[in-house]
Amino acid sequence: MTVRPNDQRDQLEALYAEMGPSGLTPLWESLHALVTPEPVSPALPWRWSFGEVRDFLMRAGDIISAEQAERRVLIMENPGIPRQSAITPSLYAGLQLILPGEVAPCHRHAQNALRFVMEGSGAFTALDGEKAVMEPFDLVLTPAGQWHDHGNQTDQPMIWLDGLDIPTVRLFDASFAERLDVAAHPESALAGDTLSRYGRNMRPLRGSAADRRPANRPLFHYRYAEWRPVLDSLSSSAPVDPHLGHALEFLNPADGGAVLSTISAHVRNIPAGFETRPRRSTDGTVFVVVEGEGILLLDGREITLAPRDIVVVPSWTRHQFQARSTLVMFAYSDKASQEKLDLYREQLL
Ligand code: GTQ
Repeated sequence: MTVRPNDQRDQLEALYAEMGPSGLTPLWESLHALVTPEPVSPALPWRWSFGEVRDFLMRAGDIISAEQAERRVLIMENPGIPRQSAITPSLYAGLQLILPGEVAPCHRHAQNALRFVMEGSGAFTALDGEKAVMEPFDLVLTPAGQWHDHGNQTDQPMIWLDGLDIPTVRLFDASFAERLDVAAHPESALAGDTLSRYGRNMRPLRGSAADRRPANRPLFHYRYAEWRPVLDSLSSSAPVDPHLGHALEFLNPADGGAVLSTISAHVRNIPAGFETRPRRSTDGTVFVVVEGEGILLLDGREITLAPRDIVVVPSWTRHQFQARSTLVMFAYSDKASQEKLDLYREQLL
């Protein structure tokens, strides 16, 4: 049978229109967009300046309380994937404000979360009733299923970045959440108790009364006061990695793996004047500038970097960092998920 191209198009369109209501659609119209030879992310490279987000957050703070909002957060939404509360297709990022005297009520959920402190000193995140007193550039984890509340008993606003796997949990349709019937979890241990029991290459004998934390995930507070000297000592004693700069990953001591089951996190130091070689990886990554100035080069675009900027590099985007002054950054990505699913790849160029 010979069918003229225009007739064929008409016949196909008529066929699609008829099958649509039956929940059917032809693969041949979308195969090449579905099974791509390499990642084609809908996410865009993007930068948020802390000062700009902070101004909007403070204005929100004049209008709505943390208690009323439950979490007073401005979501950093990737303009390439609008209305999905996603900074990459799998990850969420927001900036959370807690004003003096406020509490963000206790809840727990299936989503994993990390907090990276941007401003303020001395407010807390409590995990299962143990406070982590937060200082600038501390990393605090609130893993899936663990009760957490936040409070600020200082006289200054406190702002941190929330990194969660909300889009991942949504992909799997596996969200559960519940609120505790009191705003703050009863205090279960003194602040710092977990670090002293589990953070010294020891742990209370498994099963003993002192063994408070889940066996597979004991630590939840990675302090700037600790990670920064380690990064400095690495930087002065090891050759700089051409693609990464000096890079240190945060670990879960129970298994040597990533800090959360879905999210990996690391810090970097790129020496003043250094330019990293081009690299790309399948884990779209969120970077927070802790210190220094520089430029992020991506596919011919330039994004300038200043302290407390937040930038996202989508999956498989070739990029390089140029450090004008010593560039210290925190980063998180879904590498932990991708490694479990045998999806992770990187390419050094
Ligand atoms: O603090 O538990 O930014 O559940 C978004 C969802 C923070 C939190 C967010 C959350 C939280």
